[in-house]
Amino acid sequence: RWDLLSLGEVMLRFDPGEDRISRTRNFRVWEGGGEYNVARGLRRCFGLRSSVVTALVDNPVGRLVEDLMLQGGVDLSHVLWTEFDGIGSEARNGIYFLERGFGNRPAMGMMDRAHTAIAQIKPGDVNWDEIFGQEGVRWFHTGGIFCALSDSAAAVAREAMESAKRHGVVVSFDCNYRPSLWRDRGGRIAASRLNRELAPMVDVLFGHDGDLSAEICEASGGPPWHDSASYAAMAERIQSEFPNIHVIATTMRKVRTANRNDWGAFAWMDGVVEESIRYLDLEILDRVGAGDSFASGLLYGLMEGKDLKWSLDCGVAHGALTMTTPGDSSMSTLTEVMHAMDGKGSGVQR
Ligand code: KDG
Repeated sequence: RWDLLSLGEVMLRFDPGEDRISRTRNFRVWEGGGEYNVARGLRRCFGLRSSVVTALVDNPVGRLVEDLMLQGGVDLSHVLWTEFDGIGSEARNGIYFLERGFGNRPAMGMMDRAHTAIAQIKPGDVNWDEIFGQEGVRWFHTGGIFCALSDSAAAVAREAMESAKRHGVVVSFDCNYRPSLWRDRGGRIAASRLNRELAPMVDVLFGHDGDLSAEICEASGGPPWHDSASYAAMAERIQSEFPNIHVIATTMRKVRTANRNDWGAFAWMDGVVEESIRYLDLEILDRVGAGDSFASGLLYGLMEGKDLKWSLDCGVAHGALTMTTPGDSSMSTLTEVMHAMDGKGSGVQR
């Protein structure tokens, strides 16, 4: 019934547009969350049926997030709603603020996501066997952002992945290391330990530019991977330890230009490595969520039975296009992605 089910936090993003957070009087709002963005991209751009497991507090902010998610087209029947206690002392919805702007200025952001409803999720809250076994799911996606929220969230990820495996559901996992979330929880070493515990249940692994080997393969020489051969060597080291991992994919910045599309990606599948460097000459407005759109484009290819190169190019094109619009998730159409894959830039036909 569901092509993809994802598990993660969905936050409300406050965007001051061209202004600064400290000065603006008007925020635009978007919904965002790494694991959710993947489900949304698969639904909205690629037309697959996706559903999301998350938790929201039942107050007007939670209902706004719900409304934004409804626009994204994902199924919301698995959302856990927590009662509002009047002041948010028990549980709250996560919010965050992010500035955009041009130039080589570091991104200015601020997370406000402690004590959220989703961080309090615990094993037993979701009946995974019913969802995977009875409702039917082809693909399950989660990742390191969700796992970093709390020990109980990490336990839920494990519970979900174990159930997915019992029911023959394909599992993808995006490491997505977030230093701020791991700061009081043991940092990168703890994240790496957890990733290694979950890795035996992963079929398709995504990792950041530059930190995949540090997270999964502690002993490896480490990034950056300059060429296909060094990427393949890293992937083979991971697969020799975790033979269940069949696909490993990574995006990376090629050159340090602030405002132009400047990234490509590597993907490896059972001994075959592909590289995609697509200078689509697109201007970048907002980089947030591009990695998630890369993931959803690549997953779309794999789910449709396309080969690795096609899937990788689809991911790169979808990710690059996502950077041309504000907000965390893709606003692209399938036609635009296909044009971008053909090297036709944004897809505008003249
Ligand atoms: O990958 C994009 C996400 O980072 C963004 O949507 C917000 O989930 C988020 C996070 O934790 O940073």
